[in-house]
Order: sequence, then structure tokens, then C-alpha cells
Amino acid sequence: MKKRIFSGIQPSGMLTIGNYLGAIKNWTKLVDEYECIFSVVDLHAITVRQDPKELNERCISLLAQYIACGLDPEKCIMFMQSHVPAHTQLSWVLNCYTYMGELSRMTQFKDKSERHADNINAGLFTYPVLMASDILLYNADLVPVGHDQMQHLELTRDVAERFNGIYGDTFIVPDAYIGKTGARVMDLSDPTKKMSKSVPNGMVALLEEPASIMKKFKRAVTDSMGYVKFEEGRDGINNLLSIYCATTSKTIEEAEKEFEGKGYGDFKKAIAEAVIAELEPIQAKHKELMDNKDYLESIYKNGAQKANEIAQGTLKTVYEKVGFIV
Ligand code: ATP
Ligand code: LTN
Repeated sequence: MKKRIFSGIQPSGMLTIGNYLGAIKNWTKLVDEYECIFSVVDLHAITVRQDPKELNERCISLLAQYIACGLDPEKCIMFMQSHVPAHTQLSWVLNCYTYMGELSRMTQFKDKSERHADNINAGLFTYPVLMASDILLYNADLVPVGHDQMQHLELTRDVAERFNGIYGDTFIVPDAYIGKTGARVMDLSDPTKKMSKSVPNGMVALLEEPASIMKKFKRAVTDSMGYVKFEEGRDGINNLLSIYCATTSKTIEEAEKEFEGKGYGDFKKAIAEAVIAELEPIQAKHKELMDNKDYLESIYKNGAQKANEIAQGTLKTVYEKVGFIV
């Protein structure tokens, strides 16, 4: 039997090249080897206030972007998280096996509490438990994510082990899959911060126009050293090199060689061109898919049906173990 993968992305903004290089691109490499389940995690997105109409459009566009990036709906289950009630049901149970102290240590909670100081809601706090439920519900072996999700994944493992320790083996304890390059794409205007779809300034969107992509890379913050080499403390250059390598599948050494003796101008232009070339077919496919909403609907409905079947099974086992009458 194939091992299983689960991952998801929030429809909380335009997908960035960080989401692509850190997550989706790796998913596409794993579909043949694993049984794959990918969700549009809409329930997670409302931990931050969303405009209902925009959220609705983003959910369908995100599904279209999954497919446009090369995920074959014939080979993987794709669905909307809110279409599978077991996510919130398991989440309640696991909330009772997760400590306040554990959740208060989560960096994403601290970051988002700062950015949305007027709306530090309980959902934002318990968000990692919903994420743990997403993963454990499907008994996923592997979770391909960007580096920023490592902490949430460790919490997922802790909660799974805790539950297994009390009730006997119930959940598979999942491993993270973090790519070698692209796992940590930084903001182009502040390379000390992670590129994020909810921070528009220094991000490059998957669906961005080529001219705008070129402009953003040309403006990317670098340093005054004047040569292209991956070195400690050179956040801007290191980030650009990583983006270039994750896009072209070249190694850092190969890239350093390629740009030996060249200035930042040439370097930035080459990266922008590589990114534009990679995104062009994705953008075209996305446009085509968005003109075929019936097809997209059939994908997420079919996906929800399959996901529900698996999820219901796990939920029933969990309910039995904790002592509910099932
Ligand atoms: P938000 O700004 O709403 O928090 P986000 O851009 O951080 O969103 P998520 O939906 O939280 O994106 O993440 C989806 C996937 O993309 C996760 O696997 C995450 O690790 C990965 N990811 C997000 N940002 C980056 C980044 N800058 N570099 C690499 N991977 C990333
Ligand atoms: N928490 C993730 C998104 C996410 C996820 C998941 C990723 C929600 N559920 C399950 C992997 C598996 C984020 O904020 N990037």
C-alpha cells in the first residue's frame, strides 16, 4: 500500500512564489509515490477577517491553481476543508488534549496577534489543533510544507503521541517533508521576513503579470558587496539565490558559477526571467480552468466525497476510544 500525504493552503490571499516553491512544487514531485490529499483550508482562513465574496472566489481560484501547478485530479484527492465536517469534530476532541502553554509558544500565533492586534480571536489561538486534525484524520505519513510550518508539525506529532499514549495506537505520527531549496522564501523588500500572501509589499504572486514580476525583482533588496555568493548574513542575496535554484533546479554552486563576475542587475534579470518562464504555463492553465467552473465543482465535490469516507472512519475510531457511544 502507498504511504499517504496530506497538505493544505489557506485561501487567505493571492498565492505567492513562496507557497509555490515551498509547498506546491514539492507536492507535484510526490504524487506518483504517495496517495495524495490536498485541501483548500478555508476554515483556517477565517482566523483573520475575510471579505466573504473575495474568500469565496479565492477558494475556487486556489483549487484551480493547485491543478494549474500540475496536480492531477485523477491522481489526488482535492477538496474544500469545510466540506468535511470531521475536521472540526476531531479538532474539538484534540483541543482537549492540547495545552494552553503549547499553543502560546507558536510563532505564527504571536506574529499574527501582532499584525491583527484588534482581532486576537480564540480560533487564531487554537488554529494549530485544527491543522493537527487535518493531518491526523487521514493518517498521513508525510506532510510537505514550508519551513514556517515545522513548529505546527511538531505540535501535531506531540498531540498524536499523547493521544496514542493514553488510548493505544490510533494515529500515525506524521513526518514533515521540507524541500532543500525554496522552503523559506523571504520578502523581497525585507529579506529578514518570510514572504507571505497577506503581506503584499515584497511578495510575488503566482498569477502576477510578467512586467510586474520583473519590476519587483529589480527592486529586491540586496547589499553593497557586489558579488553573487551564498554567505552567512547576506539575507537578500541568499534569498534570491534560493529562489533561482528552487525555480531552475540548479544547485547553489552552479548558480554562483553562472553569475561569477556579473553584477546584481544581470543576476536579478535572470531570476525574474526564470520565474516568469516557470509561471507562464501555470497562469495560462489557471485562466482556462477558471472558465470551466463546472469542472472545478466536479473536482471538489468528488474530492469531498472521498475525503469524507476516510475522515469518518478515523473520527469513529477516535470517538470509540474516548468512550462515546457510536
Ligand atoms: P498567510 O500570510 O495567510 O499566513 P502564507 O503565505 O503564510 O499565508 P499558508 O497558507 O499559511 O501561506 O501556507 C501554505 C504553504 O506554503 C505552507 O506549506 C507554508 O509552509 C508554505 N509557505 C508559506 N510561505 C512560505 C515562504 N515564504 N516560503 C516557503 N514556504 C512558504
Ligand atoms: N497551517 C498551514 C496551512 C495548513 C496545513 C494544514 C498545512 C492548514 N492545515 C495541514 C499542512 C497540513 C499554514 O498556515 N501554512
